[in-house]
Amino acid sequence: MKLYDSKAAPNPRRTRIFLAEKRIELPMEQVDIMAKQHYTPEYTQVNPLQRMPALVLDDGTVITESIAICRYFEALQPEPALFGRGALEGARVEMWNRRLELHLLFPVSHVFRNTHPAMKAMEVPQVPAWAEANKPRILDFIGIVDRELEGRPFISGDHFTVADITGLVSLDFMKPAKLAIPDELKHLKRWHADLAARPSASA
Ligand SMILES: N[C@@H](CCC(=O)N[C@@H](CS)C(=O)NCC(=O)O)C(=O)O
Repeated sequence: MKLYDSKAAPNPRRTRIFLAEKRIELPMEQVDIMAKQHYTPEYTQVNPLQRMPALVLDDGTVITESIAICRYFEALQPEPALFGRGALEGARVEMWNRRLELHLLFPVSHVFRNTHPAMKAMEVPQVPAWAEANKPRILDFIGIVDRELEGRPFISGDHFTVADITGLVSLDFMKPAKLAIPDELKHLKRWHADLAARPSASA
C-alpha cells in the first residue's frame, strides 16, 4: 500500500491528519506540485485527474479523493470514530464536512488558485474576478460557523471528527490565499486554535 502525498497542499493534508489521529502509518511518496510531477505519464497512470492524494493498494487498486481514502481507513480501523457514531451523529458529521468543503475549502481554493502567481501554470486561465467573487462568500460562511460553534467544542458536536479536519485545513489555507479571519469571530478562532494545537495538525 502506498499514499501519494503532496506536503504543502490542503487535500493531502486532510488525509495525513486523519491517519495521524488513527495512528496509522503508511509508506508515502511525495509528488511535488510546483515541479509538476503530477503531470508525468507515471503519475497520470495512477490518477488520470492528476490530483493528490491517491492511495494505491497492494493489488493495484487506486483510491482517490481525500475523504474516500479516509472512509476506507475508517472501515478498516473504526477507532477512534472520525465519521460519527450512529445515524444522527454520522449525518451531522457528513453535513458539516460537506458544508465546510463547499462553502470554505473550495472557495478559499478558488481565491488561492486564481490569484497566486505560483498557480498560473495550473489554473488556466486564472480569473481574478472569480477570486474576488468568492471572498465575501467566505466571510459570510465563517460568520455562520462562528455562531454555530458557540457552546460546543467541535463543529458537529462533542467529538472531534473529519469535519473538524476539513475546518482546520481550510482555515489554515486562508493564509496563503491572503485572507484574514476577522478578530470578532471569537468562537471560530478558539476552535481553530484548539484544532491547530492537536499533535495531528503537524502531520
Ligand atoms: N477533491 C479532491 C481534490 C484533490 C486536489 O485538487 N488536490 C490538489 C492538491 S490540494 C492537487 O492535486 N492539485 C494539483 C493541480 O491543481 O494541478 C480531494 O479531496 O482529494
